[in-house]
Amino acid sequence: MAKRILVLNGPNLNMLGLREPETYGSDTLADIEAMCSSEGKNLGLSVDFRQSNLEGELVTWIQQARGNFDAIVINPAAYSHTSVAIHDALRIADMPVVEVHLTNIHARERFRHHSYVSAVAAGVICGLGPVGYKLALVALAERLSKAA
Ligand code: CA2
Repeated sequence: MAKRILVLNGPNLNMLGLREPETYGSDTLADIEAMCSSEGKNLGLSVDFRQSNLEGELVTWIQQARGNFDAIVINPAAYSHTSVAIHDALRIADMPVVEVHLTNIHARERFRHHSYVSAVAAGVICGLGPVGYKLALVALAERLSKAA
């Protein structure tokens, strides 16, 4: 059976491509979703792609991942830098997590340098733009095929 990947996106990522293209590029979140779904097909993964501006909704989706998904890709956006709740939910989920950021958070403002999610992630990809999501799927496909 295809491994199931939950791809989560945090606040304001629904605005991609509409504002600040010099920082975040011109792809919309719908473009990134299409790329993930096409890469998922290539890799034999089933991909469920979601976005929320609400911390609690992201926490609920992470809680519901147990038993329904095999791994999580998450761009927690600004919640990366603030959310102990998302950190705790990912720890409890007990499945491989890859954290993705479009930008290199370490080359930006100091408040973006720390992520609460990184400590519970199997890996972190940042600064490579939308292709980071694709790389996260490749890494998880490889990891889950070894675990199976
Ligand atoms: O680089 C990333 O992917 C971030 O997770 C993006 C977040 C930011 O808070 C993180 O520090 C790094 C911001 C997402 C907001 O996206 C926007 C899209 C269009 C216009 C403005 C913001």
